[in-house]
Amino acid sequence: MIETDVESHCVKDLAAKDFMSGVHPIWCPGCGDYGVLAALEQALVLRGRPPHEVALISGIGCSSRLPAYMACYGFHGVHGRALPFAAGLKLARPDVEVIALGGDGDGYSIGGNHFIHACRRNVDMLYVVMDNRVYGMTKGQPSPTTEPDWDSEIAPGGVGLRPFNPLSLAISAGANFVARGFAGRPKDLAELLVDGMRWPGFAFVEVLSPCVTFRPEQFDWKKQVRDGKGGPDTDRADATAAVLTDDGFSLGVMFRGERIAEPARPSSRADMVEIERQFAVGAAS
Ligand SMILES: Cc1ncc(C[n+]2csc(CCOP(=O)(O)OP(=O)(O)O)c2C)c(N)n1
Ligand code: SF4
Repeated sequence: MIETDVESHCVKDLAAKDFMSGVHPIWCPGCGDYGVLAALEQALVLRGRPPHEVALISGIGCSSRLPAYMACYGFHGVHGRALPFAAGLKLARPDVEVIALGGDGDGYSIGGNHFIHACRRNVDMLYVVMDNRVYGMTKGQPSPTTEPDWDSEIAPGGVGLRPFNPLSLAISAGANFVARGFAGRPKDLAELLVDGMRWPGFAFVEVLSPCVTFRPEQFDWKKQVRDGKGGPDTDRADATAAVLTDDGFSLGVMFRGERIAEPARPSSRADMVEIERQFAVGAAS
């Protein structure tokens, strides 16, 4: 029997297996996304929300397959469109734990504009990007976080473009919680994820998640990552400066904001009836 703690509304005695769908992942052996899956299952155990109170929303890509592997509600949607869908769900159902996730191609290329505005809107949800600095699913095209000199068949000599920094972008656009984790440290990552879920507002966790097939050199990330210095910064300018001067391998919470999160008020049944009326096929406007 599932037992609920009345004060915290958290379910006790959940286990990682409660969040497993039983569908076997088709990721390549060694893909970093396995570590993210394990960390997310553990984070939801710590969070104490049972699977039927959690919705995982993704776009398209290897990483975006993740909702199929978990027993929560899931939406495997349209490339780059996880965030607007997730925000709409959270506004309509504030009681649900909403988690958007996907890859760097999904979130920073085609979904880049949604990313900026999700930070700005500050809807209370968690966004996890499994960043492997490449489009894995479509066989290795460079993404906005790919190093300028990464040489590949599709971009000989490298794209020669400065990668953007997702953390500084998120902090300056208004995200309320910004952190970096590593797929190869799932226990630490689980703690970052649950911290992001608990913090009010839009929480963004960038996860270094190696693509061992198209970027085998990313095996070395386990030697390059390190714990970040000290506690998180609460000043946006200082936090932005810190992440811009970092080499991208420091882990931990980089920023915590105090902005008021959306939805500022719970939506009522009457709101939902009105929305359904407006969107009914054939409804007079
Ligand atoms: C509108 C649209 N454009 C392009 C594609 C092709 N496409 C599918 S996944 C993908 C990129 C995936 O890369 P990323 O989000 O980094 O995820 P990964 O596979 O590396 O986990 C692209 C371009 C698509 N499915 N839909
Ligand atoms: S192609 Fe890369 S990102 Fe996709 S499953 Fe394989 S290792 Fe993972």
